[in-house]
Amino acid sequence: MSSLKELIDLVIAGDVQGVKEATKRLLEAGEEPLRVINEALIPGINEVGVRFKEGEMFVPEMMMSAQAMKAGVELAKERIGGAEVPAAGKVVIGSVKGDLHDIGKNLVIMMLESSGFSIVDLGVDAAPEKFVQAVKEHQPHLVGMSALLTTTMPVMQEVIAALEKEGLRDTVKVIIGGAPVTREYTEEIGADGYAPDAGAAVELCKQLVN
Ligand code: B1M
Repeated sequence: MSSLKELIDLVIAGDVQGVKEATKRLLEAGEEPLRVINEALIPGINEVGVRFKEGEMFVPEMMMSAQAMKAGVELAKERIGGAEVPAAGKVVIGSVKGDLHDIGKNLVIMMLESSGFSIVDLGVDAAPEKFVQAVKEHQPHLVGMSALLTTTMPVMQEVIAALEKEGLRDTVKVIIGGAPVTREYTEEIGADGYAPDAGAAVELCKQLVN
C-alpha cells in the first residue's frame, strides 16, 4: 500500500517506475486523482526545487524528478473524466521562448480540457511569432502564457506587443502564470489576468470568456 508521503519521496528520488507503481496503487485504492497531483506530485517537485536552489540536487536529478512527476500526472490524468459540455472556449497556450518548463502548463491544459475548453498547445520555447500565427490560424478566445524563469518572463510582454502590432490584441484575452509571475507583473505588461495555479486558471478563463 502506498501513501502520499511515499509518492512525494519517489518524485524527489526521480524514481520513474516507482512513481508509476505508487500512483497506480493509490488510484486503485480510490484516492482522488487531483489529490494525488496536488498533495504528492506537486509537493514532491517543489521540494526538488528547494533542494536544487540549496545546491543539494543538480540538473540531471531535477530532470529525472520531472520525468517521474510527469509519469504520475499522466496516470492521474487518465482518471480525470473529460467534460461533457464541448468547447467552453478555445485557448492557445504555450511556455514562452527560452522556457523549457512545461509541467505547470500541462497541468493547466489538463484542467482546462476537463472543464470543456479546447486547447491549441504550442509546447515549450514558443516564440512571439508562434503565438501570433496560432491566433491568426485558430482564432481563440484566450491566449495563455507560462514562464518559470525570471529571464523568460519579459517574453510575455513581447508576445502582447506582437499581438498589438498585428492588430490581434483586441480579439483575445491574455492570461499568464508560472511560479515567478505575479498579479502586479500582469498589470505592468497589460495582460488581462493571472492565475497562481491550474484550478484558478480554469476559473479565470471561465470569467474572461463570459
Ligand atoms: Co528548472 N528552475 N531550470 N527545471 N525547475 C526552476 C523554475 C527554479 C525556480 C529552481 C530553483 O532555483 N529553485 C529555477 C528558476 C530560477 C529563476 O528564474 N528565478 C530553475 C532553473 C534555474 C532552471 C535552469 C536554468 C537550470 C540550469 O540549467 N542551470 C534550467 C532552465 C531550462 C529552460 O527552461 N531554458 C531548468 C531546467 C529544468 C528541468 C528541465 C530540469 C525541469 C523542467 C522539466 C519540465 O518542465 N519538463 C526543471 C524543474 C522540474 C524545475 C522545478 C524544480 C519545478 C518546476 C515545476 O514543474 N513545478 C522549479 C522549482 C519550482 O518551481 N519549485 C525549477 C511544478 C508545477 C506544477 O508548478 O510550473 O509553477 P508550476 O505551475 C503551476 C503554477 O505556476 C501555475 O499553475 C501550475 C499548476 O498549479 N501555472 C500557470 C503555470 N503556468 C501557468 C499558466 C497559466 C496559469 C497558471 O496561464 C496560462
